[in-house]
Amino acid sequence: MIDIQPILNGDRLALSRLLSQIENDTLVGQRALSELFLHGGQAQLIGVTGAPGTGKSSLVNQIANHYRHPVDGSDPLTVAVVAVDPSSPFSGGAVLGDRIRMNALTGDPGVFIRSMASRGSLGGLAKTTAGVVQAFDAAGYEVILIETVGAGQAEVDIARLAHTTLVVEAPGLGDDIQAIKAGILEIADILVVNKADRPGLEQTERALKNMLQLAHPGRRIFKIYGNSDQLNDDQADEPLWTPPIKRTIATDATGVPELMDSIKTHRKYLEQTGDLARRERSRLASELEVLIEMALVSKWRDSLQDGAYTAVLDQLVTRKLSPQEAVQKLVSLEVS
Ligand SMILES: Nc1nc2c(ncn2[C@@H]2O[C@H](COP(=O)(O)OP(=O)(O)OP(=O)(O)O)[C@@H](O)[C@H]2O)c(=O)[nH]1
Ligand SMILES: [Mg+2]
Repeated sequence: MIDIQPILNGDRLALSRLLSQIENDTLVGQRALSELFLHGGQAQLIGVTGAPGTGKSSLVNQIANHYRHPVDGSDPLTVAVVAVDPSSPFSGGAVLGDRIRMNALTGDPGVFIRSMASRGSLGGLAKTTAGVVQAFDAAGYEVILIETVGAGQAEVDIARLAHTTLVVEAPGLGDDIQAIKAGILEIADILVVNKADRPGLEQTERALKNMLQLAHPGRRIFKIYGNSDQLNDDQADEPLWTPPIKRTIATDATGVPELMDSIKTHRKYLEQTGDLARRERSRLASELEVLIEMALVSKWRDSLQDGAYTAVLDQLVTRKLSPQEAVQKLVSLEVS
């Protein structure tokens, strides 16, 4: 058993121990998460995803810095960072790299950084990431930044955790920009063209704009792109959010204040339209559904008599039963 009180009180060592339990998906970790759930739901979750090497970690570092040292004089917020490294051949060593680059933040008691290497399936990674985020949330971190590499299904699943998702591109990837078409555009709330100091910036921006227009032909994209992405009264009843495209240079923080404005604007949009509550509700609904399915299947397995499953499977293989009949037979066995 883990005593969750120290975690709720902000004890870093206790939190760190819990994170290991969650990463290893232990029963102890699961129990603690179940208790912690009741204390969460306050954190702002920001996902940062994109192709390897586009500057996600550098950007996360800058964003975290901004929350710790707000330029507008507001109170600093506590920040947790989860860097998910799916051990892709492209990002080998990224975990260590992330730690080194984030050194500026590591002495700060208001910042907690966790790098997670994937072990096992990517689906498992999405689950443990959700657990780690939940732990940070319950521990009281006000902003949680989640960095994931690439655009695979697992990354999309992880990004769905976030309230605001940044998709990071960099100039010079040429036609590779096509790669982000698949699935990733629909999860982007804000598109970031980082490495704006590199040649090919306009070309990348143009390609992104075209893709957005293709994806959302009906939207007033260019109006919103005008000169500001403040949410004014006119846009307040606009039912759809059109992802702005922001330029940044993560290595010297150029464009980062403007990016922070976009993140704030998106947050406001989520709150004003009720999207925040809707996202949260549908995320919890799908989580609940998965758990119910697992519980029902396991209950059903327990209720099966020895050999019943194999017997029906044999009949299926020899085509004495159709799959539909097999299901009827197996599921009704439960009541008999
Ligand atoms: N010129 C330039 N270099 C940058 C910029 N942002 C990041 N870099 C450099 O690009 C390299 C990769 O940056 P990271 O922040 O590690 O990128 P990443 O997307 O987190 O990388 P992975 O996690 O391995 O996918 C580093 O050498 C950074 O210093 C930028 O705006 N301009
Ligand atoms: Mg990184």
